Amino acid sequence: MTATPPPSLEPGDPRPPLGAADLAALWEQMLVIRRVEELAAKAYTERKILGFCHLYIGQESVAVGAAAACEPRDRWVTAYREHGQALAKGVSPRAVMAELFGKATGSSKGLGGSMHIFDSGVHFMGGYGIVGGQVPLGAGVAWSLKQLGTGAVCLTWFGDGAANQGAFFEALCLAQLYKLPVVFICENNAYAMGTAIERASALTDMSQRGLGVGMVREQFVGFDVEVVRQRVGAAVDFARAGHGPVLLEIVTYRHKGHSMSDPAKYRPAGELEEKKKSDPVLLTESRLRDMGMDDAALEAIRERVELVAKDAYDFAETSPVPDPAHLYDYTYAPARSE
Ligand SMILES: Cc1ncc(C[n+]2csc(CCOP(=O)(O)OP(=O)(O)O)c2C)c(N)n1
Ligand SMILES: [Mg+2]
Repeated sequence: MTATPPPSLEPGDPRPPLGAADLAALWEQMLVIRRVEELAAKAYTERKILGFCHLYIGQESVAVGAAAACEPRDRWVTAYREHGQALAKGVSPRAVMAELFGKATGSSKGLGGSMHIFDSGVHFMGGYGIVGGQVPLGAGVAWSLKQLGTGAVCLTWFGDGAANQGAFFEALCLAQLYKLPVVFICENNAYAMGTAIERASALTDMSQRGLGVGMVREQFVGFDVEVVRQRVGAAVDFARAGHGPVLLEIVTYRHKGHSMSDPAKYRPAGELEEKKKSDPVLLTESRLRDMGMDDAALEAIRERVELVAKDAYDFAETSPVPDPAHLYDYTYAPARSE
């Protein structure tokens, strides 16, 4: 018996292409992520932010392009490098920054910190620290979305390192079997901590892992926010239409170390400088100039972003720390009285 080959994603973008104003809005979102994280990095070195802190700088086009392809009802589940994804999904800069500062006004009431941003109001379902552990959670969320007939899709995010975890493979098997409305997104940023992808896996296009379970897959380079919007859009449409899951690998690059404590000395000389030529923020800025935006218009956006980032910082700094009486409040679900 020959198996029917899985259908593939539609080429191109079923939505109208972005005009200058819409593209400028995406540029602004990328800038907010960048400036919030730059301020967070400074606060970290001043010990105002403690614990782990994994920056997303360099990868902004991926989260922002994906958000532009989604609907508000769609769910996102991700790992610990999630400040940018949280902001793109609609968690407020104040709530993100306050969570990094461990303040009571943070998205997780200051009890989670950098790796555990969570906001069910905008369907941002976390922020998880166990590598690959969130991948089956994403399949589970998609299962519930399907059972409840919501028409929503779950984007499940993870890194190139996580694509070597057993839980990832198990989640792919079940998601394909049950044709769950989930788009798995592997952000291949070239490294898992200090290990380059080619030192950890013989296969470096992680989307091909989907072929083993008959899943539709695609790999593309994600520095251009418009390309991300188009290709994630095609995947989200596919999953929403009930065709089943999709596995995307989006090639990107992180400009900073794995976490704030990593000077990233393992990079080959010149690699970072080379990759910075495709910095998503600069790439979109030059696209906007080509579309006719002038210095004054771009500067006005930059100034607005600066105010947003600074406001988030001031809010976080002046917010109260959590009351110790609440330390164990969210460890267990409250007992149900039958
Ligand atoms: C199960 C497990 N093993 C190891 C770690 C330690 N660890 C934290 S991040 C990381 C690298 C993951 O890299 P990748 O999936 O590529 O994501 P990235 O950090 O590049 O976004 C490792 C090994 C962990 N948190 N959980
Ligand atoms: Mg990685």
